[in-house]
Amino acid sequence: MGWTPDFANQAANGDLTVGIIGLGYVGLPTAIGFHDAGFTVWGVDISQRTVDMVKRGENPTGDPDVNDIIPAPGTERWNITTSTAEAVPHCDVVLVTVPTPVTEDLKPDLSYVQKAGRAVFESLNKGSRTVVVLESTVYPGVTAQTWLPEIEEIGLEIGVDVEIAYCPERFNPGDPAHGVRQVARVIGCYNPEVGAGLVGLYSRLTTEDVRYVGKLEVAEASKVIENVQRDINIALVNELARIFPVMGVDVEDVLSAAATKWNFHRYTPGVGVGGHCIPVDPYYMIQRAADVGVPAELITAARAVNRTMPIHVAGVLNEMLYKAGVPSGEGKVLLLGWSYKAEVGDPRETPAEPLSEALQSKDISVAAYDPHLDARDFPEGIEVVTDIDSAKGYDLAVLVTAHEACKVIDWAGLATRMRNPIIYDGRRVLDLDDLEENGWQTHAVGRP
Ligand code: SAJ
Repeated sequence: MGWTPDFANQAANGDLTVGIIGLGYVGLPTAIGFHDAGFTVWGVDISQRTVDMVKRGENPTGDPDVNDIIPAPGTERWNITTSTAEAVPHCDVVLVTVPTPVTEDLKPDLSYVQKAGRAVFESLNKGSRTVVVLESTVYPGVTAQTWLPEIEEIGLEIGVDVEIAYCPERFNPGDPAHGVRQVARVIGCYNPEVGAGLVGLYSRLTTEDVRYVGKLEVAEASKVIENVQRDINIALVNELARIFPVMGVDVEDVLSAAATKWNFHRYTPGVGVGGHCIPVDPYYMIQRAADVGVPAELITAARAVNRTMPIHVAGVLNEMLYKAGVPSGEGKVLLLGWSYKAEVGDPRETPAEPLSEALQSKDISVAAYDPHLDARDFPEGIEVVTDIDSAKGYDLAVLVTAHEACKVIDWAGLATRMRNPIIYDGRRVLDLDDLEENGWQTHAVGRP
């Protein structure tokens, strides 16, 4: 049975069955979190590989925080299946945590949300008032626009067969301090009673603040603008990283000075902005603003700065090779790190890709070393280096991802094996003075 006036009590006592559709870097930790909190859980994923791995207690996500916390085979209250139809009739609440990527032309792709929602609505028991909650990042209006037509077409009635709500995921892959059980949550729902009940449910998952914020669109908008704000702030320092070197000033010196002010929020310039959140979510806001006829000019401009950062860096690197006397067409670059973020094995939207493409378009060959990734994670045309201590013959090393494994290497040894010992710190995390002492010619993003 889904929603009843006793829902909040059932939530408080763990007497609810919670379904999670999509066992990725958000869904799987969520399923584990609710199971650990004492609920019966049904986890669903369309990937047989994912389901088989989870059933074996293995981690199918790239997030190391999920290692070793997956319930062992046969654990009670823990049900994993590829079938939504099998799981949903057991569930009082169903959380949908499926991808919401952007398409090639940078438009939001809501097909996963639509398909997952339809599969859930087709599977629930009539009259059960099952509560279905979307957690994926979407722009304001998507939950209603995408799911209400499906509900109507199937002949279900809100308030009788089903309730819908929105509770944005806010997880930070690779950051155990901000896992499912440590992040504040907001809940949007047209029915305040259902919203209050969900506050009770999510309060069993996380130790942080959980609040009902009103209608769906308020919660949808809050998540998108969290990441839009981050993209804009990063774009600011990336734009400054293009300006200050031309003025003979190191942007990091300027940011360090500005950061002495109590309300200056510091961000770090880099080779670009990757991941499935920050470079993606602003396009939702841009799309929605266009739909309502109010252009999102600042958001669009910030996206352009961050999206072109790898191209800008490639131009700087090409110039460096030219000044080092490397003949055109003979340049060899070694990227240190490929993943979009430090200590995470995830190549999605990584700036390393456009950086490499821009270098290769200038007849510069590209090699990459990233111990967090497998060889299959790299695109064709990239020479994958698996042992950094045997890397040799490159003209330029570029720190692209601030993995510890890319920062703490035998720099003196690598310098002797380089054809030209030139290093470009693309994340401003290296000790350039120390590298100079180890024989490197040093450069960095935002540095003259
Ligand atoms: N980046 C910079 N400069 C910065 C910060 C980040 O260039 O100052 C780059 C990173 O290198 C990376 C990209 O931006 O390529 C995204 O980095 P991120 O730290 O924002 O990491 P994400 O993409 O995993 O963002 C997640 C988001 N969490 C959710 O959407 C729930 C984001 O909202 C969090 O703020 C972020 O983690 C976090 O706090 O680290």
